[in-house]
Amino acid sequence: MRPGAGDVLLVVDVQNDFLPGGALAVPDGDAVIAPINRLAEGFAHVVLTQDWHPPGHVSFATSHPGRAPFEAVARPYGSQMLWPDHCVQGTEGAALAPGLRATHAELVIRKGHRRDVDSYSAFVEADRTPTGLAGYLRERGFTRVVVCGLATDYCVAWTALDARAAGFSVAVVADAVRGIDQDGSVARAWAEMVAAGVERIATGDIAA
Ligand code: VGL
Ligand code: ZN
Repeated sequence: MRPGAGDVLLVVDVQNDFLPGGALAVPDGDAVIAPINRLAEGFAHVVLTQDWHPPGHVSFATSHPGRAPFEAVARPYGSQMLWPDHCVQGTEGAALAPGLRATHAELVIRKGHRRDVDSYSAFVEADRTPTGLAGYLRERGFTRVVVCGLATDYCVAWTALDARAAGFSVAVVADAVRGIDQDGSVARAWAEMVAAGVERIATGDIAA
């Protein structure tokens, strides 16, 4: 089935820091680029997201003396996983992957730009502040969001779940995502997404 008029491709966080050699490299992360380029070619409408943190961001372990990456700390909005410094605003690591071919993308949503709040989801920040993406997509008349990118168990899953919660039909392209995968977190993310009504599809299901 080819993309229809109500479909938008949402490409999550395909940025240098999440690729091999990057500050928060997702295993095999660069494998998403070829299928995403193939998908993007077939979609009239593409939206990108960019993880976009100020220096000293609350999600950086370096902002919490004595804490290490992959530990969690309590924040007013809930538990915050700590990461290596990554996707710092304006740096090469935060730049979109040079191999990504989606020049016709019509919107870039930047998230995690407030120093004290993280945002895995492209729709709502960790403190539930909306990013405006749901309103944008609704106003443009899109009804289905096709999600791909990095990382399956964080920004992809949270984005797909919030797209469902906002009332959109949602499909995640299994071969066009890769996960960080701590203690089975990728399997858990898929189970949660499927339980929420997210469709699990392959690039070949929707690309030429
Ligand atoms: C992400 C951890 C921290 C992601 C972003 O894009 O999945 N993960 N920031
Ligand atoms: Zn981040």
